[in-house]
Amino acid sequence: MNIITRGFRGRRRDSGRPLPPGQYLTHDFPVLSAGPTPRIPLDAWEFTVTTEQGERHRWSWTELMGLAAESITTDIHCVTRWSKLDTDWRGVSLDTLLSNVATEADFAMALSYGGYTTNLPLEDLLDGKAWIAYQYNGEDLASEHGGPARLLVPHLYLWKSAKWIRGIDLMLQDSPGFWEQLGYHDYGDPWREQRYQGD
Ligand SMILES: Nc1nc2c(c(=O)[nH]1)N[C@H]1C(S)=C(S)[C@@H](COP(=O)(O)O)O[C@H]1N2
Ligand SMILES: [Mo]
Repeated sequence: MNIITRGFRGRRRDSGRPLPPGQYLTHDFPVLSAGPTPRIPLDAWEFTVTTEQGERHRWSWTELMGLAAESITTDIHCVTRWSKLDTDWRGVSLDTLLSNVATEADFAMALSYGGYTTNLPLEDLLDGKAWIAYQYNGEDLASEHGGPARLLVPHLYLWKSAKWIRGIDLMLQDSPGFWEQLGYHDYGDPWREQRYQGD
């Protein structure tokens, strides 16, 4: 039998929670962007999934807003060593967006407005592990944090959570994205401390 002892009322939920190795806790929300913040008017925004066959599935902003949304509370971990606990997001699960997409692909490339890219195994986007997030703390996602919408893949280092997401290319073969080409780890599991190639 498991006996779970809860902390006294009012205790910070994050105290004593283990962090991935080499990480420290932060309570603010640092901004890390490799370039300028792109501004995308909502009437021009679209999200496109392109299969390995070149088949395109597109959602306008209005269409995205019409899909079932989920609230997500999750810890996030940046490779520059900050972690932030219990962050609150709202967005659409990739399961929803990919449900009618026929593909044999095992890999995905997330593509951002502004040119940023990052690669992931397709399975890391499925089964409730990834979202197109458009709210943070109950408010529209700020543009410096990737608004109007960003990818959120919290079980991997945060560089995999592409800000200003504009689409996902499905690929039969893996291919490195922006940071991955510059020596960051192909997968980026914070619990295994996969920061750089070879970790
Ligand atoms: N398009 C885009 N997405 C990006 C980045 C970027 O430079 N451009 N930086 C990544 C990195 S390294 C991190 S740690 C997080 C930072 O998200 P934040 O600025 O909201 O904290 O976004 C990731 N997504
Ligand atoms: Mo990062």
